[in-house]
Amino acid sequence: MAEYQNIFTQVQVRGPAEMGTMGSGAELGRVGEPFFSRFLGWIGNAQVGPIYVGSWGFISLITGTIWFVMVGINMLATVDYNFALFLQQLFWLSLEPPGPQYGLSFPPLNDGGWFLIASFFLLVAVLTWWLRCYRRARDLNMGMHVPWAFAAAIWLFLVLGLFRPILMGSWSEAVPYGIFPHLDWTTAFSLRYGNLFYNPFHALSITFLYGSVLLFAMHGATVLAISRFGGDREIEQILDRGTAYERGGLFWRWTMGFNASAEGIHRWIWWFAILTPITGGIGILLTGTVVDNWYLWAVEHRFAPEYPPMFGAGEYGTSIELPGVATGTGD
Ligand code: 07D
Repeated sequence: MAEYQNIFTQVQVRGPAEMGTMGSGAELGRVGEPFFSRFLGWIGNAQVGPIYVGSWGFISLITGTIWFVMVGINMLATVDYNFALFLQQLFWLSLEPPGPQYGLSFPPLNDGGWFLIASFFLLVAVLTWWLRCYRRARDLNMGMHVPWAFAAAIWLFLVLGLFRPILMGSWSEAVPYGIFPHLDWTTAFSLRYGNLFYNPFHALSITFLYGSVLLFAMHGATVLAISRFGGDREIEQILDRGTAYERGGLFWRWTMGFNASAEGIHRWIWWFAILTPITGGIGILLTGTVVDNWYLWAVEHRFAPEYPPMFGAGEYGTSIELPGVATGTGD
């Protein structure tokens, strides 16, 4: 028998537009006539709008757009305002931070000045978007879980583009605005500081990142598997014991001996998610400020083995014998 199966939502229930809570002040400042989209209905709620703008949202959109356009025009300038070349080379184009010779001073516009001005606008855009999140959560009388999780991501963003460059005494340490260039920056950063894999905070960050994915998959799969018993009505299931969540819990207890509670699984996922950028930010802040070479740091802390010297004399020497590997001490 063919079962009821779909990717997201197949049946779209349409009624009058839903306007949400009224009377707490949360309804103020919303603009736009709501409309329905069948396509969006396949992946989520079909209703679009009204949207809350508010002053912080407005400032954020304007400053974010200024950053975006400033980066775009600077990229366009590097290809002599040739639009075809711009499109062709878009993924390689970049607005680069100032060179190290400028330290923390303000460089000429075409030598990193535009980068600093654009960064200022991005900073304002991200911080005001956070305020918007905080205010929406407060006005809807919600917990602050979303704003604090977002703050964790902003911590990493600030470490990469603001705190670490200041501690290192140079804006040249900041991340360039470009698609491949920022990836190249990431690789160069790792190589410059002796392989980021040996940075224990990078390792922790990966653990939480992969852990988030695993928990997310387990939880998503469990809820989908019990939605035929009403398991997707998560809140009721948290408050009242019901067949669906109880089955989900039993599944995990029988499979691995332990199960999270309906509420607790969300705490697990929230903590894993926020610890990804929190530990990551610590790792980046320590790099170049406290630790210059993570590989040597790891060897010193007996966490990585020394490479046996190759091609004659080894730069670092070796104190351990690796089975089957010539230690190359000149013999
Ligand atoms: C980046 C910050 C928050 C972002 C905000 C958004 C805008 C506006 C506008 C779209 C994500 C700001 C808003 C910009 C956008 C428009 C219009 C959050 C961010 C607020 N690594 N690595 C991590 C792995 C290696 C390196 C984290 C894996 C190599 C560096 C994560 C591997 C090298 C840095 C992670 C791997 C290297 C990282 C990111 C495997 C060289 C960081 C966590 C399997 C390539 C960052 C401590 C995150 C960090 C980071 C994973 C390999 C370098 C866990 C799986 C060895 C330099 N790496 N990595 O949530 O925190 O980012 O490091 O090989 O800085 Mg790594």
